[in-house]
Amino acid sequence: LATLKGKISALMKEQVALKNDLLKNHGDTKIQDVTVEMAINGARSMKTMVTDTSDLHEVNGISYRGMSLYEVNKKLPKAPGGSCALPEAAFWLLLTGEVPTDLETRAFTDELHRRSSVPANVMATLKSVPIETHPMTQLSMCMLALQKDSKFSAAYDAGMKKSEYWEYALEDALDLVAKIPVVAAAIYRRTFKDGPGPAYDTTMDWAANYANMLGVNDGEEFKEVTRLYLMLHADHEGGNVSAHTSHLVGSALSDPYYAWAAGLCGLAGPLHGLANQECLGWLLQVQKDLKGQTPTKELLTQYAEDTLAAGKVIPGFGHAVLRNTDPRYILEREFALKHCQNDPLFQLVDACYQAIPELLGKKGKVKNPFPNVDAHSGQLMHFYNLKEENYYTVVFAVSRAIGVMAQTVWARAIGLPIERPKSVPLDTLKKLATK
Ligand code: FCX
Repeated sequence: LATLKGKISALMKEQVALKNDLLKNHGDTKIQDVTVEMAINGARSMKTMVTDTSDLHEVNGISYRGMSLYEVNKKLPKAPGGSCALPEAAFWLLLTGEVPTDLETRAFTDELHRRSSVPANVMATLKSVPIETHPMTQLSMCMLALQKDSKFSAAYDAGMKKSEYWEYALEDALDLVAKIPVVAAAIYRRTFKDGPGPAYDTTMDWAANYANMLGVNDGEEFKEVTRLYLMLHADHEGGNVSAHTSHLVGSALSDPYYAWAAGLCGLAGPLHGLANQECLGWLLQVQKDLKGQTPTKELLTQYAEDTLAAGKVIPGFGHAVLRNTDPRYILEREFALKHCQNDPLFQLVDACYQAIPELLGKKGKVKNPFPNVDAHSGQLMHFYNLKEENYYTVVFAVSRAIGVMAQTVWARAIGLPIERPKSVPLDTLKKLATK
């Protein structure tokens, strides 16, 4: 922990100096014009936030601290014998800006193990919720139940100094990331299985342990694909719905549990995190409707035409920012080609990849006809026997906790203030636009 704090603290000095310089010497410099369209259409592409952990490029996809996901997957420490980067190593990278050594990664995994026990009140909260409740609702409620033990809140009440905010935010961030797989596995077991699954195992890394606790597959490949999934989904800069929600809530100095509980409610939306659930549902429906026919580009083009004609979107395609195939999709595809290319569902995913970008591209209005990560994730989970698509957004949430927590620590570290954009009535917008 001391090494981690030392690294954050050193980087913090540089970043705070940079922030102060920007405010002092360039505070009034114009970087963009705000248009009526931006004001109406969800502030799309408006540069109004600061997030250092990751950056989304419309063609190259997300980078973690300046490294592409291909580099991250290559350079970060792996499990013994594994080829996918460990997600807790990605957490370290996002927090410190540095690739951890194997030794640092192992110590960090142990730090998370030490913080992993979930208080009885959280499990009691879970027990009181009907099992038909959506797993994302259960998860968000559990994050709020954990809030009772927030070290940030306790320190705030005890009068901590502003300069200490980040340290207590870090305490909560580490606790939350340590506990979320335990809670998430408990949600899976109570909702979809008869009872508790395999026990927490401190000999495993963070992702392998989560995969193991789900109790659906004890093979090494499932652990490896879970590492890949949790590393790839860890961060996606600050403007997406769940990160932005968490940032906004955190900017009121609500603690990291409040922030992530709120963010999870956004992640649960069908245009954001729920898309992977919808995507697998759509793929399984296509598979059923094809009645055993081999999925070809022609068949899929026709099927997708019908989905569009019914006024629906094709889940897993398009993106608010990306204008290229999502690198996360490519990395998942590479994994599938290596480990499960004969899976009939992979062949369907592959046929979609051949057919849908061309079709959406021809329609003209879709700004990004290419697949996003959700078009592939479900197939991989399904192949390794995690078949309940209602649960998929929870896996996403376990992963994204890493990025959002790193962002929350950094928002406190560089002292970002309460967020308060200006809203205007439509009449005012009309006046402003025509004056
Ligand atoms: N299928 C059909 N139509 C689509 C489409 C798709 N996959 N993607 C976009 N469009 C349509 C939009 O509905 C919009 O139509 P409208 O003008 O009649 O309202 C038009 O194309 C322009 O939208 P566009 O600017 O390209 O996309 P947005 O930024 O508005 O929305 C999302 C981006 C991701 C919401 C959109 O592409 C979509 O609905 N995709 C399917 C759901 C999905 O895969 N979500 C995952 C998102 C992501 F990975 C995440 O954040 O988790």
